[in-house]
Parts: sequence; C-alpha cells; structure tokens
Amino acid sequence: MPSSSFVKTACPHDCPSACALEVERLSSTKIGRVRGSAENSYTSGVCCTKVSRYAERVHHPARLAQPMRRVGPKGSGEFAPISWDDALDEIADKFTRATQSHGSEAVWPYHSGGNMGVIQRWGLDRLRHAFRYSRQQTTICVTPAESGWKAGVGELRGCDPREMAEADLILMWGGNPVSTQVNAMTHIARARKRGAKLIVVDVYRTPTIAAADIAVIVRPGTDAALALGMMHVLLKERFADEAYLARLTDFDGDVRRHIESWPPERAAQVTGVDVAQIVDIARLYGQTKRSFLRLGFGFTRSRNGAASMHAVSCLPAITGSWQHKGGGAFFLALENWRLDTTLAHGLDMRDPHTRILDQSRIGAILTGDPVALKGGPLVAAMIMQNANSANVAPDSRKVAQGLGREDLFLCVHEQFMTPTARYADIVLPAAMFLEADDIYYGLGHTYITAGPRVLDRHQESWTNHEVVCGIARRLGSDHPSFRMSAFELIDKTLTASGRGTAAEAFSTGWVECAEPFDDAHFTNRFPTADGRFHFKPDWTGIGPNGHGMRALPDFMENYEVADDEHPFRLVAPPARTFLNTTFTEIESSRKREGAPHVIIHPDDAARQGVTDAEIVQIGNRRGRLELPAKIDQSGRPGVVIVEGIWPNADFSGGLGVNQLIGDDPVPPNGGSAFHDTAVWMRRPSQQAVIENG
Ligand SMILES: Nc1nc2c(c(=O)[nH]1)N[C@H]1C(S)=C(S)[C@@H](COP(=O)(O)OP(=O)(O)OC[C@H]3O[C@@H](n4cnc5c(=O)[nH]c(N)nc54)[C@H](O)[C@@H]3O)O[C@H]1N2
Ligand SMILES: Nc1nc2c(c(=O)[nH]1)N[C@H]1C(S)=C(S)[C@@H](COP(=O)(O)OP(=O)(O)OC[C@H]3O[C@@H](n4cnc5c(=O)[nH]c(N)nc54)[C@H](O)[C@@H]3O)O[C@H]1N2
Ligand code: SF4
Ligand SMILES: [Mo]
Repeated sequence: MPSSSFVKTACPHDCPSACALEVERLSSTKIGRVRGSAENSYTSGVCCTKVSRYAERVHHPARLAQPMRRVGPKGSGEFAPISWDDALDEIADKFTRATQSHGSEAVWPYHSGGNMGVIQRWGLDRLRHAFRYSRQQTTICVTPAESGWKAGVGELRGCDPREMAEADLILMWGGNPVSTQVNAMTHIARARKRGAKLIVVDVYRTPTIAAADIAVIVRPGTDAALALGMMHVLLKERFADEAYLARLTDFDGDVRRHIESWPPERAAQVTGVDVAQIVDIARLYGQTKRSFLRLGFGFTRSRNGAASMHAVSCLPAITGSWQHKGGGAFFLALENWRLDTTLAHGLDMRDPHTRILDQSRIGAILTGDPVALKGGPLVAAMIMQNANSANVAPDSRKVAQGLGREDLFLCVHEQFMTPTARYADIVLPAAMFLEADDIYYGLGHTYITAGPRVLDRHQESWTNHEVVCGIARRLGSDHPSFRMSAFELIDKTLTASGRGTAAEAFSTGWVECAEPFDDAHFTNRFPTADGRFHFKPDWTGIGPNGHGMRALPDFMENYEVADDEHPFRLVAPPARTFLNTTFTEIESSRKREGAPHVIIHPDDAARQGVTDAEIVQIGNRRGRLELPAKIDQSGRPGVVIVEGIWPNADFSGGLGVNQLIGDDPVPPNGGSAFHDTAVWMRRPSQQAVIENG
C-alpha cells in the first residue's frame, strides 16, 4: 500500500508506457521520490530511472520562470523579462497582423509530444480551429509505422500487451523497450519465467538485444526481406494455417508465388542474417501457437518503413497466431479509446478547408518550399508547445534557417531554454505535468491514465491549457472551452465518452479500456472494409504517395543506399536516460550517457584507421558533425550508430545528428526516416588533406 505522503498521478512523456505513478509530495512546492504504481496491472510497480528522479527536473535551477521577450538578434538567446499581460498582448497582436496581411493560414500553432496529455497537448488545436489557423499533420513519430500497420490490420490497435506474459515466444521487432518502454519488459519477464523465449530483431546490440534468447542483427531497412524469408519457410514447412488464411485474409496465389520468390538464401543476402538463423526463427515462430509479435517503431523509421511494417505484420496472419491467448500482435493502441474530444479539441470549430502542414517538414515549410506550403501563404507567426523542433526534426540546418527568419514571429512555450526556445521572439514558461491536470492514452497498454496535479505551479509558469485560453480570449473567442479549467474539460470529455467522471478517474488513477478478446484478436473480422487482413494493401488509399508501392508484402529498395561517396549507413536511435530531448538538461542523465559519440564496427575502424575515442567526422550533402568514435562490434560492418538526440549545443558546429537526416516524406503518408541515412566518415586529419589538396 502506498504510504500517505505518496499521491497518484501519471507520466505525461512520449513513451508508450504512460505509467501510473505515485509521487511523494513533501509540500505544495516540493516532491521527493517517484515510483510506478503497483496497483496498476500494466505499470506493475515499475517506472524508468529518469522519471524516478523527477525531483531533479521539476526543481531544476534552469527551469524557465517568467515570460521573456527577445532583445538580441534571432537565435542569440538574449531575452528580457516581461509580464504575462504584455506577452499575451503581443502574441494576439502578431497573430492578428499575420491574419490581416496574409490570411489566417499564415499562423501555425505547432505541438509535439513533450507532453502527451489529452488537454495539455491537443488543446492547442482549439486555438487553431477557433481562428482557422493552419492545421498540423502529426507525422514525426508514428506515421510510417501506422501506415504499414493499417495497410494490413486496418486499425491501430491489437492484442492486450499484458498477454505477453502468457506467450511462449515473444518476437520483439525493431524496438528497444529496455530503454524506451521498460514496462514491456515486466510482462516479457513473466513469460520467460514460464520458459518462454525472447527473439529480438535490431540493427545493433541494444540492452534489449542483450536480454534476448535469440538476437537477430539485420542491416538497416531490410526487415521486410527477413519477414519474407521467414514467411517462405512457414509456407514451405506447412506452418501456415491455411484455413485461417482462407477465412480471415485476402491471401491468394499471387501472394503465395511472391513469398515463394523469397527463399531464406535471398533474405540472407539482403539482411546479412545467416540462412540457418532465418530458418530457425521461422520454425520456432511457426511451431509456437502462443507467439506474440511485438513491433517497435525503430524499423519503420526508414523510407521503406511502412512497407516493412506491413511485411512484418503479415507473420501472425500466416500462422494464425492471432487466434490464441498470448499470440497475435501489438504495435500501438491509438484507435481504441473512443474519447469524444469535440469540446476539448475544438472539433466543432474545425474548418475542413484550412490547409494541413506536415509537422516533420517544418524546415521546408518555414523556408518557403511551395510544395510543403501546399500552395498557401508563407508561415508568418507560430506558437509552439511541447516541441523542440530545432533539435528533433529532420534536416536541422533547414529548420534552423526557418526558425531564424527575421520575418517570422515565434512564441515558444517551454520548461527550459531549448535550442528551439532560443529562436523565439517570446518565450513563455511552462508548468510541468506535476503542476497540471490531465489524462493520457496508454499507447502501449489498455488504460487511460489519470494525472491530477500534485504541486503548485513553478514561479510564473502557466500550463499549456492556460496559455491556449489566454490567447483565445484576447483574440475574442467565446467558445466555452476557453473558460473551463482543464479538470472541467477532462470531466466533460470522459462523461461524453461513457468513461466515467474526472473525479472517478483521478481517484482510481486510471480508466481501464481493454477490449474483449475477440475484438482485440480480430477473431471474427479485422477492422478493414471487407473484414480481412490484407496481404495486398491499397497503399493509395492510405496516403498520397502510395503509387510506387506494390500491393504485396514487399521489400522496397527506396532507402538511402550506401555508395562509394557515402559508404556507411547511419542509425540515430534514442538514448536510455533521455526522452527525445527531454532530460538532456538533467545531470544524472547526462552523466549516464557520457557525451555524443558514434559507434563504429571494428572492421570499419580498421579500414579507416580510426582508433577508439578518436574524433571523427561523419557527414553527407546535408551537413557534417564531429564526435568521438566508440569502436564496438555492435552492428553490422558498414553501419554507424549515434544514440540520443543530444542538444545542438553539445556539438562543435552548433547542430546535432539531425542535420544529416533527410526530410523527404516517407511513402505513402509521410513521416521521418530517422534511421535511414547514408554518410561518409573521415578522420579530421584526412579532411584537412582533402580540403587543402
Ligand atoms: N535523431 C533522431 N531524431 C528523432 C527521433 C529519433 O529516434 N532520432 N525520434 C523522433 C520522435 S519518435 C519524436 S516523437 C520526436 C520528439 O520530438 P519532441 O516532441 O519535440 O521532443 P521532446 O523532447 O519529447 O519534447 C519537446 C519539448 O517539450 C517540452 N515540454 C514537456 N512538457 C511540456 C509541457 O507540459 N508544456 C510545454 N509547453 N512544453 C513541454 C520539453 O521541455 C521538451 O523540450 O523526435 C523525433 N526525432
Ligand atoms: N529512454 C527513452 N525512451 C523513449 C524515447 C527516448 O528518446 N528515450 N523516445 C520515445 C518515443 S518518442 C518513441 S516513439 C519510442 C520509440 O521506441 P522504439 O519502438 O524502441 O523505437 P526507436 O526508438 O525508434 O528504435 C528502436 C530500435 O530500432 C532499431 N532500428 C533502427 N533501424 C532499424 C531497422 O532498420 N531494423 C530493425 N529491425 N531495427 C532498427 C534501433 O536500433 C533501436 O534500437 O520510445 C519512447 N521512449
Ligand atoms: S517515461 Fe515511460 S517508462 Fe518512464 S515513467 Fe514515463 S511512461 Fe513510464
Ligand atoms: Mo516518438
């Protein structure tokens, strides 16, 4: 039982675990320990180390404490304090002027996942809908994966992840939950106690790979080929459930012939994985009825990511493992919540004709790319909440140019002086989740977790909701949502959705939304138009760039291929004690992560003459960066890894790893290919020779 000083809340960060938390409240302004709720059956008493140390973040001396106006040049980071009234007046004035000069679509409110609250994230949409500002296609994280999952399964939901505990085999594909959603490991550990095996597919030796019974290391971007090789074995060795295929899928002779053209030898050539290992894991998967396929995001952050997700998601349809408890698959729960957010997100005010700008293409948009602007006006004014785009978006050189535009009015609502906030004209101090009420979708489980505020707001900080209401009221909106508290909006949202009341959710700590077995396992129909799983997807129905994609589980070779000039493939995955860029200010996290570095295979290091800890440059036509080499037999030769979205200021050139990453949209529906980059590598001494000679 929690002792009386611990109070319930929930983690707001962009992590599928969405933990139910217990926070030691020492006073109205101070917390002590933070722990995962033992009563919540998914959180199960565990939370990650970085959040268990939240006292360091919420009481950090560098937290923003008052509104500020820029006094130096753009991007200089020189600001002077102003009052909230002056700040809000100026924002309202700039939004009005932009609207008068260029039309309302010249204003672009922008949010990302720094806070995933139903109110404190998507509440900003009320402001945009009330004034017909440009909308946002939220692509930076999930879109390639979502597109690929929907292509086959139909909707973004699946088996209850707690069922992993009842599996006899867990196939973790392209995810690193030890680092990125630790609670998944709790349920996997329960299965392994019963003798279940864990297979992990990744491109380098992550902590999750280290925990696996069978580690499969593929070349980046080749997952579809591995899945096809496995399916070949499953069909040939009669592990396919032909009755299931006939009853619940569109499997036909075309699909069979296509899979037959992918013997494991061909898959091995593409992926780098041994033929024997492909055959072994296919057999193990085929033999085990309760085999749970758990899909991560990582393998979908490539230009062929949607196609890869679709190909891998075909595995449980081939074997029919969906039919068994502890079998089937899960990627993410997004379409099962059925919350009526009309009021909270201002959907009643939405004009379907306002343009939608792609969140991932912020660089192209702000630098005036006409395609990215959808033929509409240049963006003249922005407010950003929960977003650190200068650091996290692809092609960060372009993003910096855009954010640095003299004629752009930028308001950034932040908790710390991030690289993005430094570009702002007005910086507003943001409250933290411990100081705000909200509810959160458990994207990696079946609960909506409830996060009542625990502390008074830090100094002059405001919650996102308060800022949205403050601006909207100044601009003259009389929508009732702008006069309600976050608690009232949560209450209206839950009650309108038949999910109880806010008071009930806050007192329990969560709302259980698990679906019955037959719905979660699609035992009678998949959520597609014809009720079948689609081996032959209609990609053009999923997004505008589906025309080049084949209606088959397909290995697409549209990724950034290494060539003579760029012989290495760069993967840029998360660091364990950062959360995207959140926690990069925190001493204990920085200490644990050390410093930015690039992991290089010993064969490559030997060929390049690079020694351990030596500074190397990696680069391509988009940019270059310098960082120390860590020589480690972790990935395949030809693959280099830079973990963590380190702050731009941690690099000598002032831009981080994302300057190397392309911002071209992933087909069919957009998204970023963060792990799909071809680069060269040089020793700076070599570089000097090239430049001087
Ligand atoms: N190289 C590389 N780049 C990547 C990725 C990768 O794997 N590799 N991953 C991508 C992915 S998956 C994502 S989702 C994006 C994430 O990109 P972002 O969502 O932009 O990054 P975060 O660091 O999660 O959060 C952004 C900011 O939100 C602020 N914040 C937190 N809570 C609040 C709040 O309540 N109010 C306000 N106003 N601000 C708040 C934090 O201080 C933080 O600075 O990054 C992408 N970029
Ligand atoms: N500690 C920590 N936790 C986080 C985050 C964080 O930054 N730090 N970010 C949060 C966010 S926003 C998200 S979206 C999730 C993402 O969490 P995950 O689902 O774990 O996805 P990624 O982090 O993109 O990458 C997962 C793994 O995919 C691998 N990978 C890269 N390319 C390939 C490939 O081509 N094939 C295969 N098989 N594997 C590949 C990477 O090496 C990495 O180990 O994590 C969340 N949790
Ligand atoms: S970051 Fe993820 S694992 Fe850590 S407390 Fe939040 S939801 Fe839980
Ligand atoms: Mo993400």
